[in-house]
Amino acid sequence: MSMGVPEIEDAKLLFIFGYNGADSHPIVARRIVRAKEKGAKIICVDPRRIETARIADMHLQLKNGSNLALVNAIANVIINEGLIDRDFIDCHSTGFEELLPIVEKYTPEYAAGISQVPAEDIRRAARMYATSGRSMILYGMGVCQFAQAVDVVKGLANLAIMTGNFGRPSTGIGPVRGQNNVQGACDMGALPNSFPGYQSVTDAVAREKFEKAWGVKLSGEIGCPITHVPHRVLHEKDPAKQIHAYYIFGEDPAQSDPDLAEVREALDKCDFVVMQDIFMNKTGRHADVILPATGWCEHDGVYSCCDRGFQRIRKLIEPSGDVKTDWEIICAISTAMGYPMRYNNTKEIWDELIELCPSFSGATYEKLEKLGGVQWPCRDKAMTDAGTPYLHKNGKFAHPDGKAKFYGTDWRPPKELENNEYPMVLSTVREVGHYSVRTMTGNCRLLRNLEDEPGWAQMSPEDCVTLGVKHGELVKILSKRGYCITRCMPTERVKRGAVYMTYQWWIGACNELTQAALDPVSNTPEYKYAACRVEKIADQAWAEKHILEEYAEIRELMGIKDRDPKINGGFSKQRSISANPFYGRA
Ligand SMILES: Nc1nc2c(c(=O)[nH]1)N[C@H]1C(S)=C(S)[C@@H](COP(=O)(O)OP(=O)(O)OC[C@H]3O[C@@H](n4cnc5c(=O)[nH]c(N)nc54)[C@H](O)[C@@H]3O)O[C@H]1N2
Ligand SMILES: Nc1nc2c(c(=O)[nH]1)N[C@H]1C(S)=C(S)[C@@H](COP(=O)(O)OP(=O)(O)OC[C@H]3O[C@@H](n4cnc5c(=O)[nH]c(N)nc54)[C@H](O)[C@@H]3O)O[C@H]1N2
Ligand SMILES: [Mo]
Repeated sequence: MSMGVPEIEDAKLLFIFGYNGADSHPIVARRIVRAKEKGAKIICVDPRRIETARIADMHLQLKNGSNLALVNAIANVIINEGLIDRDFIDCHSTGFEELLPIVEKYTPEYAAGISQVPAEDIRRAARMYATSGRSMILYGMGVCQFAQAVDVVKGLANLAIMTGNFGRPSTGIGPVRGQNNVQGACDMGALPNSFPGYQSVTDAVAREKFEKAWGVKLSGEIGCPITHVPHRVLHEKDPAKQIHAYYIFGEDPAQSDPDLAEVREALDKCDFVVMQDIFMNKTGRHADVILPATGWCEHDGVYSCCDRGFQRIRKLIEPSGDVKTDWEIICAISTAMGYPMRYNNTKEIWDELIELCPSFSGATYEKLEKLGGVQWPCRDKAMTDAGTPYLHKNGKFAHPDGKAKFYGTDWRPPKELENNEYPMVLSTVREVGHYSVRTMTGNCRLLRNLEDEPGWAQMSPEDCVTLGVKHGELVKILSKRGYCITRCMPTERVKRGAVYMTYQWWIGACNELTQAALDPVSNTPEYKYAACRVEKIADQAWAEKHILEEYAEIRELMGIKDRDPKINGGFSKQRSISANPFYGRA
């Protein structure tokens, strides 16, 4: 993120694009509410009427998969109505002239045809964004989980550059990242193309530095992104690129990756699969070795917040059972494989990291302790350097010439469009009570009591009438790749023609249906768009019995035992928060 999370409160306009903070990030959502209380205007761009839409001044309820058409049209209006910041563009950017012919065709009327957002609303939103004085963009998975994703991020950045909304407090562009430490995983170099601190593996100077520090020879070749694994296991002809062994650590691809039938095939074809986790998960079913690790309150370390903020986490309880911390497991495996890796504690690992990463070098444990947190870049160990709350101060950007770069391109439709056989769009999202692959929340009885298998498919009340299905009824959802069973939830939050499922459910597993259409740069799959069909199940008694049996089997696998036998078969049909009449209402 170019800004810090606390700055959200003081923006004059929040442009919230494909991001559902109320369900996904309650603490950030609180800041959004507070900005509203302080008088900020809010524009929400989401095909669903999410909570943000309810408090927004404008809700652009676009058609799924039309992001870049809308973003280009907003740029078009800002340019044509003379709302650009000419000084900022001249002094701090390159490429503006090249952008002009690209966005020229995206008149509000043209974009309205693609996005279903009225042309007048596009104009109004563009004016509000360009003229507030302190506009901030927040975006989420409604941008990233498309085969055209990075282009949209750049399109949003174009808006911030052309209006000078960068380099001042409460402006900029914020990808509100997912997991509590997804930013930290990237900071640590858990990416196919970079060492810790975003130093490229293809940069010979950086490579040499790490080789010297670690006493090894390092490859300059970019590694394999997770979403390429199935292909490289199943279909790769080049023996040098084939994958035979898969070490999976804090990830459950057999639940969270797209096209699960293909993932299972790949896991089974691998000669050797290791799974390192704090719970049993679906991937564990395919593993040759399972390495049990400690959970977040059983070890200490550092997390990076989405706004580049490092924070210490501390061990609260002694781990029970035969477990080790993740770093101890990695050290032991490495040592056994012939590279002795020895640290006494996480501080030693951290000290090595900041020594090797110039933009982290000032973020000492001592400073994290005293200041409570530090946002990178933080280069100086002196206590006076508290890091960088917002980036690009005084219009200085990270390109070698110090300038921001405009980048424009055309909108592309999603990869798999609705058709006669699969007439609806499947979009997969999140919900409040459960987390990602649900090992953590599915093992928690309290959360299971709020909401349990097999999850829900949100659809418009009109579509439910056409399909002849009612609230709570079990339905079958199919795509070209597979099917699953879940419950129907009619809701006015959703427009006709779209089905929304959350990806946490083991039985209602929407990734049986999704596809591995990837963005060419980020390699993120198009989780937000696949063609699907919803079928009524005539024999509901059979279906209820079927999911009970399936759940019993999965719980056995996951090792979930309850003290209260009623909860064992406890389905959420009556009791769920989603069944609350207010939940589905706009
Ligand atoms: N309770 C809970 N919280 C979580 C998680 C969880 O599983 N449970 N997961 C965490 C993780 S890993 C992440 S990455 C974050 C993600 O958090 P968010 O970014 O909020 O993710 P989503 O809910 O998947 O998608 C955001 C919104 O995109 C919208 N959308 C769908 N299609 C389009 C489109 O074509 N255009 C636009 N503009 N919007 C679209 C959806 O309607 C949805 O409201 O949440 C984190 N927080
Ligand atoms: N259809 C669809 N699929 C999606 C998405 C979507 O929107 N739609 N979102 C995608 C996104 S953004 C994300 S981030 C992924 C998330 O998907 P995953 O990363 O697969 O899911 P998580 O639940 O975050 O956790 C993965 C595993 O980490 C384990 N774990 C937790 N803490 C620790 C620990 O300290 N150490 C170890 N070793 N293991 C631990 C958990 O038990 C779990 O088994 O899902 C992706 N999949
Ligand atoms: Mo995520």
